Amino acid sequence: MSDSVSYSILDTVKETCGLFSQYELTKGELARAEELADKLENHKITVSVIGQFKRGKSTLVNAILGDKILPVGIVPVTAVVTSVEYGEKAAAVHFDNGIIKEIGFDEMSYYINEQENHDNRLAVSQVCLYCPSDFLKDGMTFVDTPGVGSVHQKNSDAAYSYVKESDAVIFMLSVDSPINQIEIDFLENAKEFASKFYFAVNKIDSIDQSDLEDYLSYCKDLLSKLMEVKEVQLFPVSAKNNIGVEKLKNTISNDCRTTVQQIIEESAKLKMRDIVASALSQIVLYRTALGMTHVEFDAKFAEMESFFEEIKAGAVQFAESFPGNARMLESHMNDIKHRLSAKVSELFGIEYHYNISEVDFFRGGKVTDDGGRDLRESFAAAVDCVCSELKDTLMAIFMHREENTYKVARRINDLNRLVRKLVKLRNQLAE
Ligand SMILES: Nc1nc2c(ncn2[C@@H]2O[C@H](COP(=O)(O)OP(=O)(O)O)[C@@H](O)[C@H]2O)c(=O)[nH]1
Ligand SMILES: [Mg+2]
Repeated sequence: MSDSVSYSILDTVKETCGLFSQYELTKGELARAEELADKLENHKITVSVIGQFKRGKSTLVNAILGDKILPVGIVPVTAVVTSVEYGEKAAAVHFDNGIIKEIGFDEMSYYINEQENHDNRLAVSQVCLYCPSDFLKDGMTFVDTPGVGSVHQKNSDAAYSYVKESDAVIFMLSVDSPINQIEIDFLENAKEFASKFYFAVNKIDSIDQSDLEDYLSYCKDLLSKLMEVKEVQLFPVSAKNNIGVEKLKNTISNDCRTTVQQIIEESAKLKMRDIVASALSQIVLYRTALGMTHVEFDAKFAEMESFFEEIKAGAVQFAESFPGNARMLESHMNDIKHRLSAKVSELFGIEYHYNISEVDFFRGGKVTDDGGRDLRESFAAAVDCVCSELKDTLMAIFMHREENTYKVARRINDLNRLVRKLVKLRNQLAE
């Protein structure tokens, strides 16, 4: 791809960053767009292995890296997204609250393994590993994801959301089951974000040659329809016995060397579409909220207040059912934050981002085994604090209601201009 094209998508991303940075409302989109600019400027590519659980994703990552670094198993094993980058062997756990902890390889399973970190109760956002494999040498981030359609909803959500960060994906199928609706849905979603697909068909060691051919031609038909292309290339592999892995690995390495910029640019374009769409829907909702009458606004605010009371009462009850269990409380705190965000967006049409580390009762040294009275109290206080903080924020955001209507009208006008610019950008990106 020519340099002029590479400048244009980077320019678009940077311009959009400039636009977003003028509005508090588009803070989340700004962060995403800035990350895209960084990827484009530094040729950073993310390749993820995705697919349903138990297809052999983790086994394949191990085979490609030539190192058994990830846990695998006959039951769903991977509970969290695990990224691997080039470097001396090392591991770090990133938690939802922003804390990062370096760990030894022997401790890794405690965080990654579904049996130990059940449904990601430890609120791990990602485990980052470093491994001196040649495959990673050119600066690739290689990612293992929990399976979709796993019985554990959170793991499935993590897999879904991680696809948004991927530029290329290895979509993993296996001969022991036909492609199902969950996989089809997941693929449809992945198509919106990743620009390059490798289809691996795993476990070929467990099937006769003639059956394998039938299976491959069935996959080819179905996948080419789904991907809307004439033909897809399949990579039949046995991750466990290291058959066919070399070919897949070489194809990816080769693509990364020769067309990395093209892959990243195309995926940046796809991601920008999503970022712009998300900014637009938020701004439009907010603009609507600005135009609300006092009566409407007061009614919504009252509804929010009664939701706070509901949350607080629920929290007290929850803490009584799990006395002294700091981890359960921490995970409940995350639920509360999600529910509050959802309510705010339902009522006021704005997205509220929590800085989770603000409320750190778990690490506040109050963990007790003696019935957990201290812990219960600090939990209740933390929930109170989260609610009142949100209330203050809402008041601040809608303070202009006390201002004169001229100012509100000007603000709405300003937002209208922003909407027009974003709509233009959206149309450009759709070309
Ligand atoms: N027969 C066979 N089994 C495999 C192969 N690859 C993985 N498995 C098995 O499939 C199960 C799930 O593997 P895992 O890598 O944990 O799957 P994931 O959930 O997709 O990460 C494990 O029992 C593996 O040993 C393969 O190539 N052939
Ligand atoms: Mg796995």
